[in-house]
Amino acid sequence: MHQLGTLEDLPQEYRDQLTQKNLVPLWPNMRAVLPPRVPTRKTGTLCWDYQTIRPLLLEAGQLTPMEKAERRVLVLANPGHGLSNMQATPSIYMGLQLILPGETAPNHRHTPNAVRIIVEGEGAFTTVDGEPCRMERGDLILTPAGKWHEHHHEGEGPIVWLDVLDLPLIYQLEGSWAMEGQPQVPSLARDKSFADYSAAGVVPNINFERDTQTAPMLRYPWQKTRACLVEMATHYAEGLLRISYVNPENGKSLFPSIGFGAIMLRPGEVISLPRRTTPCIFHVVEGQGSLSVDQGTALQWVEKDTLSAPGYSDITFSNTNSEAPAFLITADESPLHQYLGIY
Ligand code: GTQ
Repeated sequence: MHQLGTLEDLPQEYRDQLTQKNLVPLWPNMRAVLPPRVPTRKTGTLCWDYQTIRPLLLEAGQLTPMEKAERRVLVLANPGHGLSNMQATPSIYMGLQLILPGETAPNHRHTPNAVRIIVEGEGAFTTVDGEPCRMERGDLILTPAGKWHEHHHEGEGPIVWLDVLDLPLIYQLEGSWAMEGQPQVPSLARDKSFADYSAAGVVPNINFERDTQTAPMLRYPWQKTRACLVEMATHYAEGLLRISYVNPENGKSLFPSIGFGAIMLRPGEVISLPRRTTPCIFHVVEGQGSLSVDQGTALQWVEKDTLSAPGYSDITFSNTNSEAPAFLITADESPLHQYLGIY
C-alpha cells in the first residue's frame, strides 16, 4: 500500500481553514480506518477472575445501598476500549450484578436488549412483563428491548449474575434510554414462557398474533443446555461441541445484535474454534482450563470466570482437567456481522 500524505504535509493555514469549517482531509486518516486486510481491534484477550472480583462486589453491597445504585453492578470493561466506555466488545456490555437477600432492583425498561447469566446464589427472580423467571446457576434470563423488568431476591446469601447487554451499540446509535415503572404485580405463572416452548419443535398456537421477531422464551435453564451438550458428546467423539441459543419461533439468534451459545470441552481436550470476524466473550459455567489467542500466552480460567477475545484471531481452548468436561457460555456479535455482510 502507498504511503499517503500526512497532516503535516499541509500548510497550517489550510488546516486551520478546514477545521474552522468542520472539514477533515481523508488521506491522512484513511489507513487508520481502512487498514490492510485485518481491522484494528480494541477488544483484548482478557480474563476477569471471579474469585478476586467477588470480595469487591460484596463490598459494593455494604458501601452502596440499592436506592443509591438501582443496579449494583461492577462492569467488566475492556481497557482497549477505554475503561469508562464500559465495553467488553464494540457492541457488548458486561457487568456482574449483586442483589442481597430481600432486596429488589426496581422495575424499569430500556431500549438495549439484555441477558443475565446466573453466576452464584439461589432464590432470585427477574419478573419480565409480569412473568417471574427463576434464576439458577448457568441459566439465561432474557429481558428483550422494551420489556419491563425488575429483579428480586427471596433466597439466602448473595445472588450474582452476569449482565450481557447490547448497550454500547444502542448507545452509539443514539438510541439508548430507559424509563422507570411501578413495581410489577406478577400476572403470569413462574417460567411460563419456558413451559410454553420447552417441547422442542412444538410451539403454542394460541388465538392471537405471535411476535416472531422478539425472543419469546425468557428463561433458558442451564440444566437443559448442559444435558444437550452431554448428549451430543455421546454421538460425536471429535469436533467442536457447540450449541446456539435460538428464538424458538424462528430459529434465529436471541437478539439481532448478540448471539449466544455454549461449548463443551471434553476431558483433557485442546480445541481451536473456527476463525471468525466477531469478537467473543466466554463465561465459564463449569471446569477449568486455559485460553490462548494467536498463540499468545495462555490465560488460565476456572468456573465463574469471564473472558474476552478479539475477532479475526485463532482461539484455542484447553480443558486442563483430564477427568471432567468443561462448559462455557459464549456471546458474540455474529448476528450483526451476518446482517451487515461482514461475517
Ligand atoms: O438489570 O436492568 O448491568 O438496566 C445495566 C443496565 C443491568 C438491569 C445492567 C441495566 C441492568
